[in-house]
Amino acid sequence: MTTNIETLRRICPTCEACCGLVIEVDRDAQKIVSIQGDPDDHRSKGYVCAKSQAFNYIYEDADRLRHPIKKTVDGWQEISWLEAFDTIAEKFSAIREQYGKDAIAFYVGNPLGHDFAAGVYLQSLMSVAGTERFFSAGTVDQHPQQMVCWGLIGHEWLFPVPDLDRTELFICMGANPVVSQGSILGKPDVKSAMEDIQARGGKCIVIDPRRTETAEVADQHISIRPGTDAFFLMAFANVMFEEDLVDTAHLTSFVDGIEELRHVVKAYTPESTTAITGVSAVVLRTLVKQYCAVDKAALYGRIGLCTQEFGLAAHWMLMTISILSGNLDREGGMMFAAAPVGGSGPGSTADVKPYGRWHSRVRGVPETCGELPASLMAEEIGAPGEEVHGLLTICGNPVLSVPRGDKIRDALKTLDFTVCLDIYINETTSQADMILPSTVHPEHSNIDVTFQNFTTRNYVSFSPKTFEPAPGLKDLGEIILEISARMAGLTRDEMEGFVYQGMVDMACQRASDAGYELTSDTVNANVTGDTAPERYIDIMLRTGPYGDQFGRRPDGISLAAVQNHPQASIDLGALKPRMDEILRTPRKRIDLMHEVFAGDLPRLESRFLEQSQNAAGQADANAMLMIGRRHIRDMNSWLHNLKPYARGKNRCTMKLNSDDAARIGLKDGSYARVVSSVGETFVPVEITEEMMDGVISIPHGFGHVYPDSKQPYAKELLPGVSCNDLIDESLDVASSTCIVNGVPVQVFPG
Ligand SMILES: Nc1nc2c(c(=O)[nH]1)N[C@H]1C(S)=C(S)[C@@H](COP(=O)(O)OP(=O)(O)OC[C@H]3O[C@@H](n4cnc5c(=O)[nH]c(N)nc54)[C@H](O)[C@@H]3O)O[C@H]1N2
Ligand SMILES: Nc1nc2c(c(=O)[nH]1)N[C@H]1C(S)=C(S)[C@@H](COP(=O)(O)OP(=O)(O)OC[C@H]3O[C@@H](n4cnc5c(=O)[nH]c(N)nc54)[C@H](O)[C@@H]3O)O[C@H]1N2
Ligand code: SF4
Ligand SMILES: [Mo]
Repeated sequence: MTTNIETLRRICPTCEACCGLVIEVDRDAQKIVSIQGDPDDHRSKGYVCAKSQAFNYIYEDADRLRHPIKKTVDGWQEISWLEAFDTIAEKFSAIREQYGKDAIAFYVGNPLGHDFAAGVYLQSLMSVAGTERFFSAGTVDQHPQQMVCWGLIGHEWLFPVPDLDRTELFICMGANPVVSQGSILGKPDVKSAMEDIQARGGKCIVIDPRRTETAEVADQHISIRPGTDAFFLMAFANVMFEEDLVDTAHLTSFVDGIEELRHVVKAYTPESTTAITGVSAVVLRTLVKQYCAVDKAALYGRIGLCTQEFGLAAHWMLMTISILSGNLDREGGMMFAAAPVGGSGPGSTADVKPYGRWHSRVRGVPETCGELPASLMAEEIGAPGEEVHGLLTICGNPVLSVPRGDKIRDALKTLDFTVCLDIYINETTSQADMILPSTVHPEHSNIDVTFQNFTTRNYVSFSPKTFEPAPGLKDLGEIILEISARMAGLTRDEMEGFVYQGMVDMACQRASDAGYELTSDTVNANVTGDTAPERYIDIMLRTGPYGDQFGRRPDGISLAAVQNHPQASIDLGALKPRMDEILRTPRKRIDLMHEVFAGDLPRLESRFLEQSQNAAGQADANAMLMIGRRHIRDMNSWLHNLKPYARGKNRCTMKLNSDDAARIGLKDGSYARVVSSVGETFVPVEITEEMMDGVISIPHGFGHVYPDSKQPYAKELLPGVSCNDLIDESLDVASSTCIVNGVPVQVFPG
């Protein structure tokens, strides 16, 4: 018998790198035969990591849900979509009527970023629901960066990325892109990119409490005490001022606040910060000189810098240093991508402040970018007199991924009605009344809109549907659309009509801003796409910066052009300077001393004084600072039921160095007892000189130990412990971001 093997190209949907894949499909058997890197993909050039197979493993996983289910006294029971939507509408309406809109909370997790349609319809759902209890994984992630982009550039989703292709010096702080594959840094195979920098005579430097896989590739590793990067970077700026190295170059005409900043950083010298950061003054001074001596330097930081006590201050100083050295928006420095769907181009000034518009009820924490810190979910659910009664989670597992996950899990039990849009019965969704699964990536098309904003080289890509969905499954976007329609008292088609019309209006407005005429009739007559989301993509691409403008620019792009391209991805060229076009702060100025940053200076100063005094004090022999880490075969908590990724050596271990181990009395492979202000756990010890003195590392996303989850391989092969059960609700209060790095713990033999 001959089999009919078809070859398809698409983008890997599992992380931000967006590598090109070549997939062989057996249509008759509905099976993926092989997945390989696409050697002709202009970005990834054949590169893939171990997780490239997840696309198929998830598709085939027998434990993945394929029908909506509800919880009954006899366990989970399959239900129809109609029953599911009717029940949700009825329960959420009743809760809203009785307790108000804020009695329904949302939690949105990370995989949503990989689903264009779901992202579009989530906007509708959020505006219909209007709840202030909106929590997301972003508050355990990039919120400080969003705040800095908003404060300095005027747009919270316009992030600078290191121009790895052209830089002479790549400084990487609090990120491990050789393992994470880059975050807000869209570049497949960062390891090779670093080697290329070195091959052309440049240097790579990693600043991290652990000598990471990225540090192994780098020319230099600088160990830094967790949570102290803001002090380190203040001292960095101080040296620039003191040594007369400030040169804002092409940015000079935009920048305000330099003299105030000079004054602010005065007290933070390399010498005065050494005791806090653990970095010697000589090392810091040499680094600053090296940074300022080269023409093209990219100073990049990611979540190790965000999720710490002074995450906002650290990222503020990081971008500020790029500005002071003229490296922001310059080739080889930190640059802004120009995404093909547009949206981050010229626009109105940022007159809406994305912070402090409302506050959490219990401890009065201000929202940032429309969200409240996820670690406050439990206490908000129980807020006396203002309890949350209903919860909707979308692609999220806060019980493992958020500080005090254990407490969140208990709080979920108190809710009147919880619905989870998820593909597994896991630590979070097992607490729901209803779980609505959706199609997975082989069963729907997609465009990685989010990540095309973070790339080191502009591109557009499209991933076609591989198979028709299994009967009984809907796309996640479709589910969100239906729920938002029900909550708005509309039909699904009416709601979709509004979303479509919104897209058309946006397109006509964009055309008019760009100086040409576009009518709804032209859009309606010419738009292509098999599904509504595909039509939205077409409209956005065609009116975006490279678009065909509905025929006015025939060599421009459209959905059809991308679909007809032999590879999944089209090269749209190197990043270009674009400050003049993107800056949308009031009066088009970069105010280095914006109130968002300046307002945090007293807190920084008092910690500085306190730490300077404590540094001389007697140390507690068991006191350590905990940080996280990532492993190439993990993706937060959710790939652990895939046997090929779960088996092998236990990777949920506590790393520390041999001096610390000897002092505490720990042996490699023995168990340690780790105690924090909120919990205690027992975890295997891994002794390694990678770790800085006084620092332990435990990865997050583990703790697959609850009996009511249905992820048998995760439970059997890789249960681990959840470090988030040890982490309290402390925040970087300036950005309302959870602190998960630099957590004080005590470590004992177990
Ligand atoms: N201590 C500590 N905690 C951390 C971090 C850390 O570094 N240290 N990192 C933080 C970061 S950066 C993040 S982003 C968060 C992640 O936080 P979350 O996004 O809440 O956690 P995940 O484990 O990624 O959970 C993803 C969920 O999506 C579901 N899912 C996966 N694919 C699909 C799909 O196609 N459709 C649907 N409907 N569901 C799907 C999975 O089953 C899983 O339940 O964790 C944060 N937590
Ligand atoms: N394999 C894999 N890839 C992933 C993920 C995954 O779970 N597994 N998650 C994805 C997600 S959601 C995200 S957001 C990205 C994150 O991407 P990255 O930011 O690259 O993630 P991490 O590997 O957690 O790197 C954070 C680094 O910060 C260091 N660090 C901790 N505390 C401090 C500190 O105080 N100062 C400094 N300077 N460094 C510190 C840690 O040692 C670690 O090396 O990765 C994505 N990619
Ligand atoms: S690095 Fe790995 S997981 Fe990320 S897109 Fe490439 S193959 Fe997929
Ligand atoms: Mo993340």
